[in-house]
Amino acid sequence: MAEPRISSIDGKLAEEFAVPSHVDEVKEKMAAFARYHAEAGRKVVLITSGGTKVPLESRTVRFLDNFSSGRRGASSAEYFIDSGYAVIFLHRHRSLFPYTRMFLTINMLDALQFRGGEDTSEVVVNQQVLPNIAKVLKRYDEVKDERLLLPIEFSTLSEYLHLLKAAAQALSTLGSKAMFYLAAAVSDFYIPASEMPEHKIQSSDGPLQLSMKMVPKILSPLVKDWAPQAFVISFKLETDSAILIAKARRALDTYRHQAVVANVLDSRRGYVVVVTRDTQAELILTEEDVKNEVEIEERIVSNLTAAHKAFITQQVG
Ligand code: 9Z3
Repeated sequence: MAEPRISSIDGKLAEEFAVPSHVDEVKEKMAAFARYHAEAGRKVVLITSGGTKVPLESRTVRFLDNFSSGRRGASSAEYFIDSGYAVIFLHRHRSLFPYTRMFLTINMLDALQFRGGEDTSEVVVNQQVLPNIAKVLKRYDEVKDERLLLPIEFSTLSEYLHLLKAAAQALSTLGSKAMFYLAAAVSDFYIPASEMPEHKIQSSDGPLQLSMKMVPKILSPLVKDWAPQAFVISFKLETDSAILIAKARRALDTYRHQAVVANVLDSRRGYVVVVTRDTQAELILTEEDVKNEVEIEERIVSNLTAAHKAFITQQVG
């Protein structure tokens, strides 16, 4: 019975979501990254981060987007690396990025000083504007030297879906040592390529009515077929806290993966619940934590890396 379901999602992906031209090249890059770190005895986490763009026209003028800044994914990437993981960072183009995320709101020209002399000139960093730059730069360089971070970009929903599938297949050789941390805010709705107008929708045609289809639930083939031995974490976002835990439990029952990180839009920086089949852990930042600039991602990553360790031990026997 499994066969038709697999081919129906694979078929849908191929037919209704434009395949990015570089998908095979990216898949090989991810597979090489996985091999390199597997040989070094390292675990690899695939983090998805940021929101997806859903085009309304094939020569796209307008698209549907969402609120996600990519902060959850970018800061988590740093904590995973600090915990000994190598990270594939599948992120929305121009969303927050590990390490540079701290400096995003700073005007680069205010952070630099020009010093001109008679026949020499140099540009130096104003450390008052960038107080942590030396520490962050040092860490970033170490991460680069050790090849611990592989950034891959997406913009549209189609790119996200195809690249996630490629990542899952590329990491399947790692078995239980691969983790999927699916923090991206992925659209539930889309317009299939076959139903999309080619040209810009004209306002002279009157008010716009859209009919969108449901995006196929990619978690299902990911867990069952593409990376069946991996440790898989999905995120559940709600605006109504009353339904949050029930929705997280329903996702676990449906997809049978390892954990759901449940959060509410407005409180997501200070409160999440990590839900597994048998447990429910509330992670909360206190006022003291906030004063000390503790980030909730540090707690999430600490919880999940411990669970992943136990999972690997259990799988190995
Ligand atoms: C999340 O719930 C993430 O925690 C946030 C992080 C997107 C809220 P930011 O990027 O925010 O730091 O600004 N991600 C998953 C959201 C989502 O779309 N989940 C789907 C759902 O809730 C399941 S895949 O149905």
